[in-house]
Amino acid sequence: MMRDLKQRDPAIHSVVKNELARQQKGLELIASENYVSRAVMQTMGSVLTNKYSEGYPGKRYYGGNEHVDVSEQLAIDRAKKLFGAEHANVQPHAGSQANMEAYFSLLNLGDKILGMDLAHGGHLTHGSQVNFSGKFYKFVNYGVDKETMRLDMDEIRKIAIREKPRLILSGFSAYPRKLDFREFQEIAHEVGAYHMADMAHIAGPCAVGLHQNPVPFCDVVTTTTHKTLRGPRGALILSKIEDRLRPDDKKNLARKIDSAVFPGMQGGPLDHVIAAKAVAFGEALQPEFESYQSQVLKNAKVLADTLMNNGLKLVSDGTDNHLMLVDLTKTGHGGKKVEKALDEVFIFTNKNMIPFDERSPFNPSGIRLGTPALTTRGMKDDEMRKIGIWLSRVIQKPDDTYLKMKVKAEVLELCREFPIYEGLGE
Ligand code: DSN
Repeated sequence: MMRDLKQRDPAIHSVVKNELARQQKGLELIASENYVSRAVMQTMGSVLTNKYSEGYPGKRYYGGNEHVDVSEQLAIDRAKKLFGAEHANVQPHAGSQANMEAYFSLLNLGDKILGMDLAHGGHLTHGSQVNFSGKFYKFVNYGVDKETMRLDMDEIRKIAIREKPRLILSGFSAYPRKLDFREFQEIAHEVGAYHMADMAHIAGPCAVGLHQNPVPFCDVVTTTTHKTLRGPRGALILSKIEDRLRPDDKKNLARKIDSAVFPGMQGGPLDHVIAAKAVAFGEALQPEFESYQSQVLKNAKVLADTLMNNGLKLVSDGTDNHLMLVDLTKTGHGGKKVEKALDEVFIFTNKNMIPFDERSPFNPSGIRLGTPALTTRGMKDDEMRKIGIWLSRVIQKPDDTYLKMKVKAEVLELCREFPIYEGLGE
């Protein structure tokens, strides 16, 4: 499959081969990563990458779009069906762009947004000062309760009434509990704000009803397509057709979203990625996707219980979704050192801030773990118990060289039992 690349560019060929080997021989516990199907990968590596198709199906600024019109329309129709949405835009290149395009459709520069604090599990695009969101808009934050480490909807309501934001944003990148989108909607309606959800992390369970679907309760919903949704790297915007707060505008909300994406923020759509999104959405509409999501959640519970039974503290003492945050405070080690020790035994994770963290983002007090990728690999409860024990040991003794050598051998053995992408590197 990689013969031409090997001849043309041995350096990049080596990178791809080495990355394939890394993915095959290690345990992927980064909560936002997954393994796409070969069908998704083949579509991304297809001739569709050669095409320019600025515009939308049936209304393009270039000729020769009769085939990519079909794939983009399929992606739109499948996305709408998957989430019961009135409108879908499948062109956003990434989650950050999707959020920017949604803000631009709903707001004026400088408008106030109420979103989740990055340090409590929000995302950079939810108002961080180093991100466009914090520079273009006035963000106010809600966070978790110090005792329960969970969102307190009464408190969020109080902040919303006090601050009168134009937009209330629900969604997270590191919060291990379920969200109640209906309650967010009620608060938004009460204070006359839009409600937008960024469901990037939980799009998979939302698609199959294992998490409340935000679409019925939001004006706009954004998501990446490559996390629990298991599609290609990219994003998607779902919305209502009508603009609830500005019904008299010349353009309705659906048209505002489409214009914000193109020509507002983006030029040529990535037709190879859009077609791969269509393939992934098609896969997500199959019954197997529901069993996959259900196992992701079950695996997360088993992993969380094993970690807690083996001496580790989790933020909010567990998980309701696909991810968990290990609170390293009592171990005396920072996230940087722990992430590195786990990398050495081929367990891939990411260091993460925990709520009320006293350390810096470069060496925070948490490690974030998630089960979407291992579940795609076919791993179930028994494997989660083994992995949980290895994780607990290395997290508590990241300097123990003998322990790390033993765990690494066991990780390699387990990965051989659950192969991925066999034959792909040839
Ligand atoms: N960077 C992603 C994550 O890891 O959660 C969010 O976009």
